[in-house]
Amino acid sequence: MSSTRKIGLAVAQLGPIHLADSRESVVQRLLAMMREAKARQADFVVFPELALTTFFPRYWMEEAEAVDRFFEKTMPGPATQPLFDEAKKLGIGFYLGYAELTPKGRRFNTAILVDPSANIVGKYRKVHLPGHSDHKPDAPFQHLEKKFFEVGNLGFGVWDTTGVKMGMCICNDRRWPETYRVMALQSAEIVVLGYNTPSHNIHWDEPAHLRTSTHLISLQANAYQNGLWVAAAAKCGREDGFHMIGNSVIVAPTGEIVARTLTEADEVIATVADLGIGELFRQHVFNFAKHRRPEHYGLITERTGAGEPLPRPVGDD
Ligand code: CDT
Repeated sequence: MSSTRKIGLAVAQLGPIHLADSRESVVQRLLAMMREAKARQADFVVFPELALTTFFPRYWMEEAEAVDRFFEKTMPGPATQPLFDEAKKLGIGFYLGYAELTPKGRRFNTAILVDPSANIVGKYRKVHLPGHSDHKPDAPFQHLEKKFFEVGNLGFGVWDTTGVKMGMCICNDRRWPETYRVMALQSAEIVVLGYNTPSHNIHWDEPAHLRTSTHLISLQANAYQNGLWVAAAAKCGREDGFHMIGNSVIVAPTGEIVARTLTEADEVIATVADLGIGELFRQHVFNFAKHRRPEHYGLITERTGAGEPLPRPVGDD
């Protein structure tokens, strides 16, 4: 179960970023991990969602204040240019999540794919925005992604970069099978993503251990069912007292975890991803062209929420 098509793949997990931390100090941490990733033979390194600041949707504030403090007006900008310079010097590609303010004043939760020559080759804007837009003064913290961001308008893209077909998504997207299937139907071989997952769910009394197990099961099941590698980078630990899960992982197309962080601090994990493993699954059990039956999947795009059962033929033919 091995081929000659391989890519050095690293995930750079970030420990907490506190409100008082500057972007410049965060970029220094990202640079240190980028160098470590390269030293460990990585061709590509995955950074987290909203990787330049604290997870600010936990705080109630007006949009203008959020834009002022937490959004990037250009990419690269003065604080992030060193990431691009170092990537080019090292010859390593990267995924970076950040809050994007567009020239027209629109706000998105965004990630970019940067190639080893430091060109931005792909952009993704988060589609599945969790949380709420109203103030919940009784909750221990907020989850205001629906207030601060618009639903992404670019779809789930796949790019040919670093010798591989790579797709990307962001955090909550990883829990939805449609995310991966749309990319797999564009022949994605690797899906990369970053996340900020609070260990406490403010919406219902979810047992804390499920936050990690549902994270892992989503990645593992979707890697297997689509015959692709998944590399997921957390921002984690206690940001000013608000805890988020770690467990950054690299998952093979077998559904198995091949690398996993041990800490809730800055930590690099790396593997050499054999792309032939995914090809085997996509040639056999998940040979889409041979086995998929889209004529029976219509409800997936026709309905958003669950509705009544459809009338079915009785099958007496
Ligand atoms: N950042 C992000 O998307 N976090 C969500 C938390 C969902 S609970 C409101 C996640 O799926 O991890």
